[in-house]
Amino acid sequence: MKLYMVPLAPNPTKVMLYIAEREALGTQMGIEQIVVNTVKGRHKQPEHLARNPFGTVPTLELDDGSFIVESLAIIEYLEDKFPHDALLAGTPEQRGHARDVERVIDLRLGGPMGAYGHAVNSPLGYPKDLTRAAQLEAAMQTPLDYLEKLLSDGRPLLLGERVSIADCTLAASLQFVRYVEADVFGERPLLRAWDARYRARPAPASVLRW
Ligand SMILES: N[C@@H](CCC(=O)N[C@@H](CS)C(=O)NCC(=O)O)C(=O)O
Repeated sequence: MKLYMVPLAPNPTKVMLYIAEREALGTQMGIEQIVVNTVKGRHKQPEHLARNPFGTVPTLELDDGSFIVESLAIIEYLEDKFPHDALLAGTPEQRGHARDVERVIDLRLGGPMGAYGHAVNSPLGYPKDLTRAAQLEAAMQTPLDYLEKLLSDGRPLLLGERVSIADCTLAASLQFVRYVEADVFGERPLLRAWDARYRARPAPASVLRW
């Protein structure tokens, strides 16, 4: 299999973190990671559009030559393909909560965090837009409070002792925020501590560059 990706971008990073976590647990997936240089616009060129008509990364090429183009679908495929030590484990309730937290992070924080990064200090050179940044910051308060509350029972990771896809999704977006030298935590010490704790683990440390 081949994963077309680019470091720093949140959606590929989420999958890269997931693969690193699974490999740290002992599953060798044998996935070759191939950079598609989005800064040079390679993701919109025919070679990549033939893999993924939406011109996005990540894209997973399966061994049968077909492609999966959505980050969460890639992760779910790998969970099915390599079920031993899958991250989504436990009772239906535990799995339901793990899925729920991951979706909240991706849908309520992922987009705003990316847009916020571009509004305050875009690595692609977009003009600064502090009005938009303030709107995005306001939109992030409830989901950030939700995560802070989740951590208030002393759990080390977002779903407890064991790493989850939610940890991967949140860490991927936060890397981008850190890269643009922004800080979205505010007065949320538990979330800030989770961030430091998660990144200190060997698997994320091998993926996260910023
Ligand atoms: N829903 C898709 C979103 C993929 C996506 O938008 N990836 C970004 C990088 S984080 C990208 O390729 N952006 C380039 C573009 O949309 O032109 C997923 O979860 O994989």
